[in-house]
Amino acid sequence: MKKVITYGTFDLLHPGHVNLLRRAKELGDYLIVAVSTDAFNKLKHKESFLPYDDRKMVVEAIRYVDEVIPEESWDQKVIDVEKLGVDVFVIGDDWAGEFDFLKPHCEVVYLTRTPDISTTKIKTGLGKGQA
Ligand code: C2G
Repeated sequence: MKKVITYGTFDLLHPGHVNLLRRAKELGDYLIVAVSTDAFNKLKHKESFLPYDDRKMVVEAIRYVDEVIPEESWDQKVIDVEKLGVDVFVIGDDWAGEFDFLKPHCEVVYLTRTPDISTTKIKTGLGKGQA
């Protein structure tokens, strides 16, 4: 069984997230998603609208996702890959190169980001009363 892992906040789930998760699953048979905890979001200088438990529940409901674990630190990726027997690490290419240190442990794939959609854009649009 080919195991794939990806990491992210996944706040206010949108097509960019789903496109990433669909393509991640296409790279293997089992997809693990490490969802950033609220505490880790602070380390990423990110404030999510939804708390971790809600973001976890939403990601778990996606047909492409087989398992959700918490992302609590920048240092857990190598441990996760080894402990969980992961074959492929995948993430959007806004992170291109950032996780090449994982290459001795697993395949590293950067997928193109979906253009013109982001949680920030959604929040801003809602703020302006856009539909
Ligand atoms: N994404 C995408 N297209 C978008 C928006 C997001 O492909 N329009 C991808 C990102 O590249 C990432 C995933 O969806 O692979 C989750 O995005 P975020 O929730 O913004 O995650 P991020 O804050 O980038 O966290 O340790 C890694 C970090 O936790 C990644």
